Amino acid sequence: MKARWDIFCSVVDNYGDIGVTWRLARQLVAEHGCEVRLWVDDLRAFERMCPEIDVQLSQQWQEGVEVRHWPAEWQNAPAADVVIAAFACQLPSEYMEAMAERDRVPLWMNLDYLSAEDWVVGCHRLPSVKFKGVQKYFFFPGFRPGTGGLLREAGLLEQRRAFQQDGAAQRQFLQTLGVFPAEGAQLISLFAYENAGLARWLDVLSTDGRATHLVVPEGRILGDVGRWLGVEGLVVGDILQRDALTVQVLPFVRQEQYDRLLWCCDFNAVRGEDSFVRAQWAGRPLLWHIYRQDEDIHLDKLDAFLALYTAALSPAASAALVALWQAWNTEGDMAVVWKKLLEHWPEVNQHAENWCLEQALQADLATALVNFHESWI
Ligand code: TRH
Repeated sequence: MKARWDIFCSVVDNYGDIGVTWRLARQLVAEHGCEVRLWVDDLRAFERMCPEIDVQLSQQWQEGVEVRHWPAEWQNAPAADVVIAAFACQLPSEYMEAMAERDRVPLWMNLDYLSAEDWVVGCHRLPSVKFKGVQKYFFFPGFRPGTGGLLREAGLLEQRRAFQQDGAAQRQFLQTLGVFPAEGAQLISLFAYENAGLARWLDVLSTDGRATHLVVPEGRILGDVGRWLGVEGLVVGDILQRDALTVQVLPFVRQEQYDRLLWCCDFNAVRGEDSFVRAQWAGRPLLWHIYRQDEDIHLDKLDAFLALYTAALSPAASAALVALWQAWNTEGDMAVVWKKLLEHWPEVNQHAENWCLEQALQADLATALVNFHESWI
């Protein structure tokens, strides 16, 4: 019999919460034959990446996933065999009662935020709190063996490689977005939070000997881009050029299209959690804008990832990459560090692919969750 899964997603802000849970839900259905209900409290955020979502409906099916609006006033629903509270969201108390009342209690997990820190390995799969005999477990995605791994659909890397080897397919895809980079221009994508360091980076890109086409999906960084260009209120479709730099504002597209955009680019600036992982699967050099946390604890997370990511790089290339990422995340001077990175480009470029292959050796997160459930039964 198919296992029934309930995934609870509370959209805190931005798109990472829904981005991760939607991806996971689809993969559990498509690759593991699970029956999945995805409970989402904010369907508007969901609609941005899946335009088929009807925000008025309390129940709908999308790509085999039963999408349920998680209402403020909970309506009774039977508990599933496996229950995932994404990112420590609090389940409705009535639902917790329903879990405890089942003949066979469900496997209850908290799917945590992604972190490369050491302690994650020690905490992954540990029991957490208990509610009336229902045990909750920590489940940590991660980069190291001994963690839950990363979301990666079956065949993703093969698809990505075939696409990257097919210039015509890439041109055709970019055309659908209205992107026509000039011959020889490097293509860079920029998805980030507000960042005062951006201006200095754009300064060097615009004065570089090589042309750059910068594509910017609609979002929080647009204000900084506009300020640098001296334009107020940039909108989707705008294309502006300053010297060697062309800036183009793109719409927010569905996740599959965003993947393809990342695969087309020579360099991807990404943020948060899910786009950060997708840029790694793109096998291209990347720059991470980490989600800011109180007391700068996000900077420890950044360092932990950098230590892992740069371990196989030469000391000089590693130093260049670390300096670039740290400048970006502390609104430092991006001009010098960008130029420095360019000196190590071939190595950093090759490393992006190596890192991707190394990460793909680990079981993906959906498989790890299914395996945990099977071993728990
Ligand atoms: O939107 P984010 O900043 O989300 C963040 C992080 O998850 C953070 O850890 C969390 O604490 C906070 O939200 C609440 O960045 P992230 O994680 O990359 O999510 C963006 C999602 O949007 C991802 O699934 C990719 C998707 N996306 C599209 O589908 N289309 C697009 O055009 C773009 C730019 C992104």
